[in-house]
Amino acid sequence: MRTILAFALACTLAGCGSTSPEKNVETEQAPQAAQTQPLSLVPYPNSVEVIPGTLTLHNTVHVEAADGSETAQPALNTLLEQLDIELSDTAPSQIELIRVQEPALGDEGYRLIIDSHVSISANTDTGLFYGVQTLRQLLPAQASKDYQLPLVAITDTPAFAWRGNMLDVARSFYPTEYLKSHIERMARFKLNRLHLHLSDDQGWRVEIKQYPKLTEIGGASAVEGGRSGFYTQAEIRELVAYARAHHITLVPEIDLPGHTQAALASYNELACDDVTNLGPYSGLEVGFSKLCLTKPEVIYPWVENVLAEIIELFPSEYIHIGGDEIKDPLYAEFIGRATKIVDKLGRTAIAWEEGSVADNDPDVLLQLWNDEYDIQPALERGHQLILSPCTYAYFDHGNYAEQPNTYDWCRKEGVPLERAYSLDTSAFGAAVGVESALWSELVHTNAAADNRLWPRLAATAELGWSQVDSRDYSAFTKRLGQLRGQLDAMGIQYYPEPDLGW
Ligand code: TNX
Repeated sequence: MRTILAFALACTLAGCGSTSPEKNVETEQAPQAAQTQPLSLVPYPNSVEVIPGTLTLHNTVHVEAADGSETAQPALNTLLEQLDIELSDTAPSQIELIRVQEPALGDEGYRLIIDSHVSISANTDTGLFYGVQTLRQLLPAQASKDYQLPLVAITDTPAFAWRGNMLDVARSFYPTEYLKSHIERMARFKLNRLHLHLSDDQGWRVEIKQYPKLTEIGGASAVEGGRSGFYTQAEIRELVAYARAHHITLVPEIDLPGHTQAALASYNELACDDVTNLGPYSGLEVGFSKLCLTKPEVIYPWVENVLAEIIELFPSEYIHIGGDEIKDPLYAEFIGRATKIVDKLGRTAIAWEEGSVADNDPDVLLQLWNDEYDIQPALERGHQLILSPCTYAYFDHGNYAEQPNTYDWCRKEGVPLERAYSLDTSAFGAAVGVESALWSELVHTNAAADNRLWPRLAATAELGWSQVDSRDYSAFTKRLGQLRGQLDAMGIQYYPEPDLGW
C-alpha cells in the first residue's frame, strides 16, 4: 500500500508523464495472469501503476462518502446495486470517496487506489464521479459471488475539457427516454458535452413559448421515414438536470440563418416575400432555405426572442447558432450579429466553421467539420476549435464502406472505428476538444442510432480524455473488446465491430 501511495504522491508532486498502456503492461511482469493484461479501461487513464495481487470485494461493502459527493455517491450505489453488492457499515470491504485539494487533479481528475480497500479521491464531485466510472469498468458487468480487483494506483485527468457528441434530433426526433440512455452511456466513457441539433429544415424540436407555431407546425414534420415530435420546456429542464447529474452539459443548437425551412413554414414572414416554397420539408437537400436577411426588423427580434428562451432553458456557457451551408451576401453580417446577441444574453456563441468569416469576438468557438477548411485565419484571430472533421467524426458515415443507410459524401470508405480513433487532435491548432456528430437524415430509430454511435463513441471518448501520445489502436481494441459485456448490460445495440473481435 505504501508503494502505491508513494507513487501516487510522487506523481502529483512531480506531474507524472503519461504511461502508455502498452508500456505499462510490458514493464509489469506481474506473476498473476490477471495482471499480464492491460486494464480494460476506456478511455485509458494518464497514469496507471499495477501492483501484483488482487483485492477481493465481497458482496457486502462499507461505503464512506465525503460530503460533496452528491452525484458520485449515488453513482457508486447504483453500481453496487447492479452487482448485487449490499451496503453494510460492518463489512470488511471498504470503498471510500474522499474530497481533497490537489491542484494537479483539476476539476475533473481523480485518483483511484485499490490496495487493502478502494479509495477514490478528487477535488470535485465530478472527479469522484469519474473515479466511480473507472471502478465500474474494472468490475464485471454481471453480478457474481465476489469480485477480484487488480491492485492499482491510477491518477487521471482529461486531455480536453470538451468531449462531445452531437445528435441531430431535427431531421429525425429522438424521444427523451433515448436521450437519457444516451447521457448515461456517454457518462460511462467520461464524455461531457451533448450537443443537440434542435432545428433544421425538416423539424423544429424545442418549445418556444413566444412562438408556439414553431412546434405546432415545425415539430410535426420530419425527414421522410423519420420521427417527428418536440421537447416541451418542462422536458428540456428535466433533461438538463438529468445530464447535469451525469456531468454532461447539454449544448443547444438553433441552426441559423440557413437550415430553417421548419421555422419558415411555421412563421412565413421570416422568409423573403418572393419565396413561394413555404411548406414543411421532408427531403434530403441542404442549403435551400434561409431567414430573409434583408428584413432585419423581422428576423433579428425573432432570433433574439428565440435565443432568450433557449438561454433560460439551457445553462450551458456555450450556445450554438449554426451558420452552416448557406450563401447570402449578408451572411457574415448575420453571424456577427447573432454571436453578439448571444453575448448580450450573457453567453458565448459557437458557430460552424463557415461562421469564421464574420467579425466575431475571439471567444466565439468554431466547430470544424471539413478537414480541409482554411481555419488558420480564425486561429490567428484567437478563436478556438471544436474538432469534428467529417472524415473522422461523422458517424452518419458507415462503420464500414457501403453500410446501408449511411452517407459517404465526406469519405467513401465510411468512418470505421480505426479511422475514428486515428484523428490527430494536435493537427488542427487550438482545440477545446473533440465532438463526433450523428446527423439523422438516414438514421430513424434508436437501434440505428446505437449502431452508428457505438462502439465509435468510445473512440471519441479516448480522443477527448487520454493524452495524445498514449494513442495506440491495437491496445485500444484489446481494451474496448473486453468491455462488450458492459455495453450489453447498458442495452446498447452496437455495431459488432470485427476489429474488437465482436
Ligand atoms: C452536412 S456538417 C451538414 C448537415 C448534414 C450532414 C450530413 C454540417 C454543419 N452540415 O446539415 O446533415 O452534412 O452528413
